[in-house]
Amino acid sequence: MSSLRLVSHHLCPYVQRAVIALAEKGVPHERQLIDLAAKPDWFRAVSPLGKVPLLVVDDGAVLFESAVICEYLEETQPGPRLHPGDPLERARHRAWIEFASASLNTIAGLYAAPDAAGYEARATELAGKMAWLEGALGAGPYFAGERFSLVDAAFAPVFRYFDTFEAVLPPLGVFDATPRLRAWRQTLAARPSVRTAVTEDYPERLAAFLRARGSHLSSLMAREAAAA
Ligand SMILES: N[C@@H](CCC(=O)N[C@@H](CS)C(=O)NCC(=O)O)C(=O)O
Repeated sequence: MSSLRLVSHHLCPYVQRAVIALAEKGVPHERQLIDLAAKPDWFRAVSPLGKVPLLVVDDGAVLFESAVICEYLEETQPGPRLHPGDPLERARHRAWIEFASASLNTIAGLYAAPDAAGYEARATELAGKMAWLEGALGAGPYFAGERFSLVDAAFAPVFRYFDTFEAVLPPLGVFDATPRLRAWRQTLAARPSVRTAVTEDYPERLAAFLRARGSHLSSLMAREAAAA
């Protein structure tokens, strides 16, 4: 069996996808956390985009890009299948995983927005994306019904941001019109692979990261904290 090392960061939502897939399949692996604010030289030398996650296979080949890493795990590791067998369904799942990445970009735009106008524009954009996703959901409990899939692994870290946002910000209203999504989000939050994909101090770490952005969101957090 190959040895697998996942080069990771505490807060990275893309790392979480791979961690969730590894946990769902019960694959033994090593997790190596790095500081993205002070990237080690060995990391710069092997990471073409300077980003986590990386999957190092047998201390040799280095895979980058979370979606590619998840596909590799799907193709090589035993355990439950996380992609549909049907090519059309599989392609559809890949597209929604890409949509999860686009949603993460909008979230990054939200927490980095320098002013209220930018912040509100990103919140509206997120609500629009979640409305699309609501339209793609079936009866649940997971994206594709009874079976957990890589789409679930991709959206669980998207939804996790909102657990912190809801604790420290005025309501964003992103899920107000999406009841199926709210149910899916709850189901994912309770899944052991999702719960254990981050350390226990993740909410405090994320709050500290958001507070330090110097963005509109940071000032909203400060205002909420002062009012509490
Ligand atoms: N498309 C990449 C995105 C990965 C990514 O953005 N990773 C961030 C952390 S969440 C990173 O390593 N950023 C470091 C940098 O850009 O310097 C993937 O899916 O793996």
